[in-house]
Amino acid sequence: MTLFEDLKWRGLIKDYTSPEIEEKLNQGGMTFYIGTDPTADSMHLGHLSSFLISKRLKDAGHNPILLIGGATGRIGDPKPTEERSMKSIEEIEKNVEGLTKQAKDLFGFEVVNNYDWIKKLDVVTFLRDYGKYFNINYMLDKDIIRRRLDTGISFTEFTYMILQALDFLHLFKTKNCTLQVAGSDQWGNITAGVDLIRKVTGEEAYAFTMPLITDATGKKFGKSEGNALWLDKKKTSSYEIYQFLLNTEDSMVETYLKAYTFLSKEQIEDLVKKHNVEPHLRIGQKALAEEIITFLHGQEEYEKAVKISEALFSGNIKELSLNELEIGFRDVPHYDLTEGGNLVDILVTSGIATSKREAREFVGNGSIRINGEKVEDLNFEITKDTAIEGKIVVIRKGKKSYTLLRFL
Ligand code: 629
Repeated sequence: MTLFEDLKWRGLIKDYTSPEIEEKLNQGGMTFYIGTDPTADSMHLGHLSSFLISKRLKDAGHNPILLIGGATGRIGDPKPTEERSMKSIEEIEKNVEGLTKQAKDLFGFEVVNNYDWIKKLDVVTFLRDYGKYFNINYMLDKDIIRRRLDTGISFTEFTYMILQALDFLHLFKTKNCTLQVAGSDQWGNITAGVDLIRKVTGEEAYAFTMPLITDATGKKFGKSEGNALWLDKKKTSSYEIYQFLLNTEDSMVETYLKAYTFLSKEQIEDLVKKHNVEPHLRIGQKALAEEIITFLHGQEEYEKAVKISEALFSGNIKELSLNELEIGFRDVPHYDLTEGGNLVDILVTSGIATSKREAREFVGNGSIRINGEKVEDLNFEITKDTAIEGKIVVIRKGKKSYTLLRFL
């Protein structure tokens, strides 16, 4: 398969600016860029499918540039719904720093910041050298702008596309960058750049967009209960990503294997076939999790995520280290202890039982496990010796209700 055929097969091409793009992509040797604004100090799973394209194109002989929008982040890319709230310069610069480091760590490609060239522009130059090329009707005709006319859009957000177009022209002139790629929401911004380049230089630049990857319900992929799954493992652990991906709908497994992994067509087709024979084994989900987590954080982190997941599933939590326990139990209720005490009392003070009677009932009917082992002794004392590495006691009530006791 040619690169273009592979991208089509993976469902990674939605729109493109001209039919010549197929041959140009297959020939290799194009300098291209993809950008992200510093709306946070880390990218999330929703960015990943788009940014992985940079490695796909690099592997096919093209030359990647990753752009962090230090300037455009100060302006705010208009959303179809409402005006963005302005972020402080300090927050933007912190996010630029975080994203720049992350982009370099994950991809190792050249990273540029559009504030480096846009900060040099005075307003008169901006209006004369760039604004002049933008007819208001042309700008109003952009889908996202049109949708904002009713609710209102500031002049600031209205001019955003001129900045992104200016970027493409700048990279075209200074780096011979002839291609921009992005998710489908960026079509208006990137075609503004292609048009500006043609008007200013008379030359042709290219762009293509990728479809927005959604989950089975049509919602943007990459959020768990509304929370972004960050690519920074200090913000979202590999274990959380593993759990999220393990819960991928069977109907979405093939789509995500194509968009989020570098497995070959043969490997994916084989995985999907095996998965469909016994979906309950989650062969597809596990392969997806392994590919994404090892790409993001390495094999060791993947194995750690699996170990935590299996220990929590089986209840054999004694196999986990303190760090693994804290990762695995990050979202369960925690209760800090300054000293030990009788199990029944602690069940009440930690909120696991609502009364001593109920606490005695839980212990008596065997629904309390301490660090994975059933305890039915009403006189059981919880001490630092009970705690794993003297720090943590995991209490499980019934099948799934966990509480983490921490000795301060
Ligand atoms: C200046 C800014 C440029 C080129 C791009 C940009 C950022 C662009 C944008 N992108 C989204 C973002 O920053 O807002 N205006 O979150 C996001 N992008 C990745 C994909 C996207 C897009 O980072 O393109 O479609 C999400 O997958 O929404 O010169």
